[in-house]
Amino acid sequence: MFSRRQFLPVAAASAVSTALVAGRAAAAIPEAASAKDAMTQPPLAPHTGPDYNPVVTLNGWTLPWRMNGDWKEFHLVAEPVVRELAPGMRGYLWGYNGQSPGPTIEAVEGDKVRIFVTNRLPEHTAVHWHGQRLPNGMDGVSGLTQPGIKPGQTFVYEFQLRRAGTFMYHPHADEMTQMAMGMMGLFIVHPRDPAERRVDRDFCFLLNAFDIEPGSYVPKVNTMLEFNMWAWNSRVFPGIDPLVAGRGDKVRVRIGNLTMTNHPIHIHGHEFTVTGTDGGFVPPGAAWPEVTVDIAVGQMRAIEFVADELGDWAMHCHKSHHTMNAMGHSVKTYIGVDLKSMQKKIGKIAPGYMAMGERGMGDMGAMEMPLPDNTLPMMTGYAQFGPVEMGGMFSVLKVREGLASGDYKDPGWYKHPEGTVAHLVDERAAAAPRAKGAADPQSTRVDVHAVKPRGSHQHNQ
Ligand SMILES: [Cu+2]
Repeated sequence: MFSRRQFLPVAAASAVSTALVAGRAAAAIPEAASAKDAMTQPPLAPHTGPDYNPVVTLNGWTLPWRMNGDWKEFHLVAEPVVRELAPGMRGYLWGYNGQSPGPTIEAVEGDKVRIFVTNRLPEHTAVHWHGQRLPNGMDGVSGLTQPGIKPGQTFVYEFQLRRAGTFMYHPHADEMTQMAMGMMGLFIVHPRDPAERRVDRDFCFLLNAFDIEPGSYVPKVNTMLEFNMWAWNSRVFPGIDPLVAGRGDKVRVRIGNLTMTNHPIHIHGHEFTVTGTDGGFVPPGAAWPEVTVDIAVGQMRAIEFVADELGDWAMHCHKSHHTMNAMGHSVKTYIGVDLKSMQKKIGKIAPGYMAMGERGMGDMGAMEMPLPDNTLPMMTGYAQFGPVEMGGMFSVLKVREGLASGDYKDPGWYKHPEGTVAHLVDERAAAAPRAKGAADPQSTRVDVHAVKPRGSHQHNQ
């Protein structure tokens, strides 16, 4: 849980440098709240300022703020963090306020926001407010629109939120390194009228990716595409919380992509409409139906649907390598190969060597092989019927009857009504009676008849 202490003026002895913040604000930088773990926090209802319906950040939280006159004040601290990607694996990342991604910033169209950014990284940084309309000098591009925020310094950004929508924040200084290390967050701007575009449950997460070699903790920052941890909010399956909804709830999911490839996000059992893009809300008449929404690099998408089908519905990226954890992309394909003799030979040199893959990789989902320190099996996770054989960008939409409106806790596995689960067929009892003379489908025998070519008869006629 994060420590949501009362905001106090920063004491003179504080480690927070206020060198670059002018006198008026220097006396009153709000205390920076910090999250200690990767639990999904309940939505943070607004206690001051205009009303809105808060979002739920998957495996994340919303940054508390305070009003100072008519300014909404936030305090981000860029710093090294330890993030649990899933039970059994931690990343030594960079983030904001104790976690990666940083906390979600939520505010309302028309709000004046003042965001303090303190840098506790070993190098300079700057924060870009991705998608926002703002004065050029507040855009956060190091060197171009501002000097970099040096280690120990605190900068302040001030702008008015001109439109509602789903936005992001991320560094625009040594961007490749800092984003590969996990620095990013969501910035949600709610409509001025809380009744506009109202939904019952409003989830949000970022798509991000890490390349952390088994046995190590720090992401390789020079990797472009072959990541081994494909994450939602710096979590991978089975560490990603389910999205829980009551039957009949109107659900919105906001997704931003800060990886270096696109992610087609697919939801089972429901069709949804794309109601938001980078440019804000899509006019209702222009929203289009989908069951998979492709989210390109640097894009945001909001989708909406009515959760009217009870069950445990898979929700995942449709690139199958992105629903795997640590894997070797250069492993040979052995489907159809008899590996027994090879296993014996290699076993002489490497005792315990296990050749696999001749019948596909599915057996790996149930296998408990010894792993190097600090990594996760490629295919993992269990549900009520056995191994799920997934990893990475995979979670479950859990739709249940009669959930209280603020209830987001995992309801466990779905209890299917009798007769509604695909099941084993007793082949002998269920075999359809076969018409006499019909081909036996079990038979693979092919009868071959030799026929004398007609031409060879002709001289006899
Ligand atoms: Cu993907």
